[in-house]
This record gives sequence, C-alpha cells and structure tokens, in this order.
Amino acid sequence: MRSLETLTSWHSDWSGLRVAVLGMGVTGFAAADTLVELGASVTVVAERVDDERRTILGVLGVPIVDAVADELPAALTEAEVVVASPGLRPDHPWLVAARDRGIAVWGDIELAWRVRDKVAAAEWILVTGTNGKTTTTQLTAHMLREAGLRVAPVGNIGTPVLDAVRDPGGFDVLVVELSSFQLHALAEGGAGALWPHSAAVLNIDDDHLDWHGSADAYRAAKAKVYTNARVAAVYNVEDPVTMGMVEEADVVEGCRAIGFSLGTPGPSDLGLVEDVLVDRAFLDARHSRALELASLADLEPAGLRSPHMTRNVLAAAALARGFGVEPIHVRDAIRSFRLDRHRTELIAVQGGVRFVDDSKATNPHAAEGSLSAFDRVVWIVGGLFKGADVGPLVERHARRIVAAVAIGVDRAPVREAFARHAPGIPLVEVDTADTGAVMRLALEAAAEHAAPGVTVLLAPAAASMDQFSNYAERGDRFAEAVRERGAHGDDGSSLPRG
Ligand code: UMA
Repeated sequence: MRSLETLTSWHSDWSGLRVAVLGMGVTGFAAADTLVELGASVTVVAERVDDERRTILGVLGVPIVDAVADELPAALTEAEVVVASPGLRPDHPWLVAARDRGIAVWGDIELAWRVRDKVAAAEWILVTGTNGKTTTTQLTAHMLREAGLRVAPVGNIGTPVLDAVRDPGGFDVLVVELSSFQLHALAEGGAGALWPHSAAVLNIDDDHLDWHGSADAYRAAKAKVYTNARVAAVYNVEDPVTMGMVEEADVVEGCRAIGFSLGTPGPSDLGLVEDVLVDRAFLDARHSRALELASLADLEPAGLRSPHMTRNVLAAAALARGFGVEPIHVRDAIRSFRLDRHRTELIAVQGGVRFVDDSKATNPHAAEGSLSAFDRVVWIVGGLFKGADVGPLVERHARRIVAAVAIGVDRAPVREAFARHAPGIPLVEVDTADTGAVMRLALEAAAEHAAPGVTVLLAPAAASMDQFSNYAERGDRFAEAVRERGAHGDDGSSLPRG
C-alpha cells in the first residue's frame, strides 16, 4: 500500500487509490469528481443523493452505496482514505468505524490542499469565527481583487475549494472561509497539514455545540485555523478568546499577531481613530504613525457602518494589508462593496415601522449584532438553537425589546428565556404546523406592538431547518409577508428593499 504522505501534489500517483466519499452534498460531489479526475478508485457512500448528482456520478462511473448510518459498507471498511462531508458529526458510525480501523479520514479542505498545484498553487488566506465569516471572506477577496490579484472566495461560503483548485484560469490567492466542522477535520501535522499565508478568527461564541459536544471542543476546532500561518495571525482585540488562540498557536517563525478593534489601535493593530479606519501594523513607522485606510462614511453606502460590520471590515483590511494591498485599494473596495441578502437587510418601511431581515443570524451571537443596531425592536426569534442558550441575549437587550414573537417548532427555549430575564415583555408564540403561514402570523402578532420608530426585526438567533429549507428561504418568506402587508394597505409608504 502506498504511503499517504506521498500524496502531496495533483501530480502524485493517485491511481487506483481506494477512496470512500461519505455524503453527497456540495462537498461530497466536488471530492468525488476531483478524485475521479485524479484516477483514484472512488465509491460514494451516502444516506441521500439527489437525482442530478446520481446521474452525473453514473456518467463518471462512480458507484454509489446508499446506506443508513449504522450500516458499514465494504467500500468504507476497505478504503485507504475516507473523505467525509463536513456535516457528518465526529460520532457518526461511519467515522467511528473508519477511525477504529486506522483508515485516514480527510475533509475536502485537506484534499484540496494536497492537490492545490494543479494549475498554479495559489496562496491561501483562512477566515473563521462564529459570525461574520462570509462577509469578511467576501470583503477580503474584494480588496485583493481591487489590487489586481486573481482571487476566489471559497469554502464554507458555498464554492468548494476543490472547484477553485481545478479552475483552469488559476488564482493568485484563495480566501477560504472555514467552518468549525471543516477545521475539526484538518490534519495538524504531516503531509496534509495546511500552511496558509495568513488566518483570522473574527470572534468566538457558543455555536454548533450539539455537533462538537462542548464549547471547548468547538473552540479547539476554531483555534486550528492559525496552525502554520506564515505571515499574519489576525485576531479580535475585543475578544480575548481569539487573542488566546493566537498566543497558543503553532505558527511559523516570523508570523505576526495582528489585532483589530473599534478602539485606538496599538502598534501591530488596525482600529479606529475618531471616524477613520487606520492601520498601525503594516508600515515601518508604526510606533509613531498610522496609515489612513477609509472613513466611517465610506462604510455607510455598503451597509457596513454597524459595529460588527466595521469589525469585519477591519479584519478584512488586516488580511489584505498583510498580503500587500495598498490603502487606496482597501478604501476603493470598501466603497464598491455590497452585502449579501438576509444580513440586516431593510425590506420596507411601512407607517414609520422598519422591517429588517437578518435571517442570517442563525445563533445568539449573530443576533446580538443586529439587536444592538436598533433602539426599539419587535423581535422575531426562534428555530433550532443547536444547544445554544438564548437567555443572556434576552437579558442584555431587554430594554430595547418592545415585544417578541417566537417562531420555531420548539419554542420552549424562548419562552423560558423571557420568563426568566424579561417577564414584563409581551411574548407571542406562533403555533402552526403550516410552515407557509409562519411569517404571516408572525407579522400579524408583531403589528400589535409596532408603532412608528419601531423596527420589526427577524433575527432568529437560531437555525431555520425545523420550518424552512435554509436561512435564505426563511428571510424570503419574511420579505414576502412584509410586502403582502404593504400591498394590502397600511399607509402605502413601503419602500423597495434597501
Ligand atoms: N450527510 C449524511 N448524514 C449526515 C450529514 C450529511 O448522510 O449526518 C450527507 C448527505 O448525503 C447530505 C450531505 O452529506 O446530502 C450533505 O453534506 P453536508 O451537510 O456536509 O453539506 P454540504 O452540502 O457538503 O455543504 C457543506 C457545508 N455544509 C455544512 O457544513 C453543514 C456548506 O456550508 C458549505 O457551503 C459547503 O460544504 C461547501 O464548502 C453551509 C453551512 O450551513 C452554508 N455551514 C455551517 C455554518 O456555516 O454554520 C457549518
């Protein structure tokens, strides 16, 4: 049997390598397709495979084993390598079985790293954190692109790294958003370990505790992002957990710790001086001077002015400056950036009431950002809490919550949080089995408490999958219901989304 240590290039000998690809979502498909191209002997093992992927795999000649979790197909037990989808929990019977047998378990990120030289080996910049990953990844990529670099934002953002690695045009740099699941799977040493140009952890709060088993395990996974960073390890000065991660990290000698914060930056940090974003890290005279990057007014048009978005901009700027992007390109990128939908998106103003879609707030920490941005809120909250506690959020923001509307199949966590921390605030529960009606009913309940100057905020602090396909559908349903209400009267002052 060949040593897996030799498989460090697209041009290594992958022929006939027995690989089981576990799971057939976005990741599994990219992995199977890549491995076929490499000449490996691939079998897909999955609980669900959609028709389109089944057809393409058939054309590629890849056998599919449809199996449930407690079956152990021979393709798995006889594999030399298993490539696992990130959604598979570490205690999934397939992964337990593979580990027990000493079979190497890789994620798609490790596979992509090993074969990154297919066209030209791009540099990798890694971005993780509990919230703001996608926006920061996009911002960083936008800044690098503004500087004329060929760049792709990839990873958990939705485009597998393997797709970028196989792009015939090639890239100078990949900005890779990594989830805690993908980080958990990363090798910490040996031929499969990543050696990124730089890496950032934006913030840490409890999330995905059900998947990781504990807050410590979640944090340990996130901390792996800094391993072997060569140029910059970017952390959040206002989040001591991220600073601790940098201090503990096993980085390459000479790699610099770069902080970002909304305060006045120290040498080696990026931050704010009055209303100017400044860099005191990437200039020779950093002990006495700072470079101006942009003003807070530059952040306004792109909707980046709120505190949590400003932090994302500073983190992206730190990564871009670390890569040599000039301040002028950082500023121009900020000015031309546009946020994705469902991130504190203004849907309409009706009768002086603002309707804001922050469906992307899939955990309490994310909801914290949008709740902080408004003074008087009717808060639509609830869904799958994934083991996180919504209580502290209710406690911290009780004074700005005019009323709350609980959605989701299990509303007990919201009910208990309000009973405990804000018993005086009206809480209405939307109790319906008709998921198509959830948002209409939620808005009806919200309307009882919304007056001019109030913001009706969808910031569920929870995942959506109990009632919707994903956060985007949840947000779309909210926007539809808002527009329906606007079309049926109110005062006709509804605006198109901002
Ligand atoms: N599967 C099982 N059993 C399981 C879990 C998965 O059989 O218990 C199989 C099924 O065949 C299923 C497939 O795996 O169809 C789905 O795989 P997956 O859930 O690992 O997801 P992918 O489609 O491969 O998408 C993943 C990321 N999803 C997750 O990590 C859950 C996507 O992030 C990412 O965009 C994509 O890879 C490309 O890298 C989404 C996400 O929700 C946006 N991420 C979480 C987050 O951001 O909080 C981590």
